[in-house]
Amino acid sequence: MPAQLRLLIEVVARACKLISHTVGKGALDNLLGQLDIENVQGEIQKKLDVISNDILLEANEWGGHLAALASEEMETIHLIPHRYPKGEYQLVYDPIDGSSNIDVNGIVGTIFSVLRAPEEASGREVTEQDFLQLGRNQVAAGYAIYGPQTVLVLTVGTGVFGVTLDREMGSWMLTHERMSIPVSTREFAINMSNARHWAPPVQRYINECLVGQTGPRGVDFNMRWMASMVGDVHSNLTRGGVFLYPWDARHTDRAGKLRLMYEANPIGMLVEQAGGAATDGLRRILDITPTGLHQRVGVILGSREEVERITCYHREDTAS
Ligand code: P6P
Repeated sequence: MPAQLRLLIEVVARACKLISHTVGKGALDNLLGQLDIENVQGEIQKKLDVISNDILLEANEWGGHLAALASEEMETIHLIPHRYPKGEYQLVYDPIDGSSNIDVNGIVGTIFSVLRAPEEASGREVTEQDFLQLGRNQVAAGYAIYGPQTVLVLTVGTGVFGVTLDREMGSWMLTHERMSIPVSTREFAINMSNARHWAPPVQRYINECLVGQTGPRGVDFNMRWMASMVGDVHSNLTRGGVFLYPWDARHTDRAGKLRLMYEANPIGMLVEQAGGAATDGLRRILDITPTGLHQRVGVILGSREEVERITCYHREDTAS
């Protein structure tokens, strides 16, 4: 592994330790609640959104491994100040995924994606356009989940492994050697309150899950929804499952809610590296050409058999 990539991962892991500690303090340090500031997404920022964003930014800008970074919480890219050495990677992250869970002590996480800065950018400033790379070009991807344990799950393209934070030692300990998503599952994760907006293929799939063994699937299904992609995806990676946040009638251009660059792409790389699949219903997530830093997409990912079934339903619907 290149030295700068190793350093990048170590720095992000150290930042996630501090975010875990900060998230864990919550009301003790008056960190709950929101600010009177809207981010580029049009969402009211939580205090921990901004604090966690700044933790990752300050940890990463001086080490000489990055050319620039981008975040859900920042409208455009952040260039490495000229007083610091410039590196060969670009970091894109969601500092707190699931921040609506913070005030109710629910699962939250940090998601990050690592891209190479274009070689021809070595003689110039990196631009936002340099970030708009296909997800299949990611060098590394990972998330930290802040739950009963803090676990960092990572891939550099050779499988998926997880390390758990030993709070007494302050060290990450290898606990998940090679994570693998079971190809089949009887568990789905979706926000059912959106059902009236779903496209027909999603309606068809979820209804078949709901009728269970009396219907065409012949088996009963279970449902989960943690309102944090990291939480639901960690469940998929750990015991199988399919996660859906599909585009629906409310979204123009089949956009969906989740962001391509710092949610769908990194999670899509992890899921594929663990033997699962990740699509927007029709297209492989990692093959979607980005058009903007904060572009949204529909997301269906997890156990391969279920994702392929849903894709098949979308194709049948398109053909009809
Ligand atoms: P809803 C969190 O805000 C997030 O981006 C994902 O982590 C999560 O899966 C989804 O949105 C939850 O959305 O509409 O159920 O609140």
